[in-house]
Amino acid sequence: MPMIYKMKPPYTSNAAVIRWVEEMAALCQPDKIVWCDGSGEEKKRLTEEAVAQGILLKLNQEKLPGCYYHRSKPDDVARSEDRTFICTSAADDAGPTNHWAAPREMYHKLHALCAGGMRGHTLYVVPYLMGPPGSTLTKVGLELTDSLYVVLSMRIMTRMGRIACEHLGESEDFNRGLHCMLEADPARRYIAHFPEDNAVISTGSNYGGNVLLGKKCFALRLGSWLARKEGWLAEHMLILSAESPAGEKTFVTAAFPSACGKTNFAMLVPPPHYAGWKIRTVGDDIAWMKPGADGRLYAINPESGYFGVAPGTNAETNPNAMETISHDTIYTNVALTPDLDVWWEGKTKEPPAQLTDWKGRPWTPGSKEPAAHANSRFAAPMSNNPACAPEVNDPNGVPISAIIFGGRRATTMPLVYQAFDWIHGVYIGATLSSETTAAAMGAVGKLRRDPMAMLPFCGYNMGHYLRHWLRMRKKISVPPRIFHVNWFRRDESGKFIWPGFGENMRVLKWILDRTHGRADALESPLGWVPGPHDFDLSGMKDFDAAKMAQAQAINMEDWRREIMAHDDLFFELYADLPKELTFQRELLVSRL
Ligand code: OXD
Ligand code: MN
Repeated sequence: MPMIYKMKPPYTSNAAVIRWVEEMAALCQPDKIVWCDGSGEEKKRLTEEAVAQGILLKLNQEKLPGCYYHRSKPDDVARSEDRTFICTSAADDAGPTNHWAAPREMYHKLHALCAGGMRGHTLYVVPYLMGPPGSTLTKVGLELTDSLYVVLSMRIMTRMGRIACEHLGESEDFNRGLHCMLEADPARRYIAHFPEDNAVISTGSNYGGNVLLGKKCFALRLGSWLARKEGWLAEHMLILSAESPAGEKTFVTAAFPSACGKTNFAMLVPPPHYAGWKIRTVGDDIAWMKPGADGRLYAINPESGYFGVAPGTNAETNPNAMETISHDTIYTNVALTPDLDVWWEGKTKEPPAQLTDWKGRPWTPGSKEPAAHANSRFAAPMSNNPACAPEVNDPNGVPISAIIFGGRRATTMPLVYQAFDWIHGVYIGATLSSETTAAAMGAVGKLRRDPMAMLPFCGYNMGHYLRHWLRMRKKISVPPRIFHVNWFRRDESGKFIWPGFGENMRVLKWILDRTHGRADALESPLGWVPGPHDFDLSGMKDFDAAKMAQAQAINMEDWRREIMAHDDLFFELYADLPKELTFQRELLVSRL
């Protein structure tokens, strides 16, 4: 006989919350229910429990104070896009780029999977805020999970606990998220979104992107649905603040597909050439943006931590990230040194002589497989970041002057160009493409169209989403300027042309100057490109005007192929494609 659960939560009297938790508990049948309050005492207790249960390993506390290690099942290491569903009454609302399922059928299937699925486990009730307290953009979610790893990670990634229920009061408007681990069994793995109910059910996984439900599920997939309904934008974008030596602050967002360097760009350290400049991070992955009373677009970062890719991160590529993850961080699937320090490919030039790899096997530099998984991760609080922008807690958000799109492209795409206007910018974002990375299960290095870097994260019909972007222009009287960048172009010998990382400051500086009407530009077929005077190459080692010309080259044959490749997406979206984008394509062809 299934148990009936009667709740008397310690800090909320919200009837809708209590009823929902009781219903989900009656379904999943946990042995115990714990309401998380977000306190330091709770963190200590739950961390000790996680260590005792072998879910977390305590790392070397002298080298990495407050840091812990988690190893996932080898077949549960990245987002499972083929198991991710948008469940809307009409299939057309999910659109051709999402996997669709009828809500009734999906609820039926997942309720059957979850029935008794938490027997022998504790159900943790995790209320959380997406966004700073007091912001009109901020929203409340509740995640019910039987994973301590999720609870401790949600504590980093969101403002978690009592604070969220205080924000919610007696309102019924909260995201309902159920996560049932089900032994991380791929056969029982579903990440199912129910936009009409603002609900998500995730089963059979314990990988961050699938189970930290505030992040991709709520802040992007369901967030994008709510954003269209309510007249704002939920985007896969970093937010950074650039302060000039004279104290002028400009805020920009940038959308790059997963594992293409958003975290690095958001934490950029200007090279010595830019002494006096300060780049600060508002967010590294997600931006919620809304028009303000002054006609500008204002952005908040709904998260409070970074869930970043470890490989390639080092003191040169991202010193702020290295500082951020030096304490109070949860590492997943990196390699371990004999004294319980962490290592990953690219952390140091020479690998240590001996390691334990992410699967727990002895590893030496002669081993065939990488020591850390290519999508191994860190979860660290944003307050650890020495360059965290003070505006992260500003309920008004920050006014955005530029939106940058970028992908990982070995050919075709110049280092930087600027859209002629908003509609052209939406076309550039819509046709964004990138070589795939290890952030999702599947082949790595294949070119895919990834409109606005939202292909895996748009919670509704992609054609309707692009139309929403076009319509937003009418609500924003001072629109951000739109740019496209590509740090990853290669020469004939396969070497990156542009040095990247800190030197990206030069590109950012041109973008900032353009937004303030200070830098010259030439009209190219693609858009505005740096003019002869205002793109600063001075003091660069091994990079001169000839290299810049190579980085900026517009090769007609490449572009002919590129525009034909847009058709893949345009055909897929045909029935819903806004006509403006077809016109933009025609204009581009006519300019080339
Ligand atoms: C992420 C992703 O984890 O985009 O941020 O996959
Ligand atoms: Mn991301």
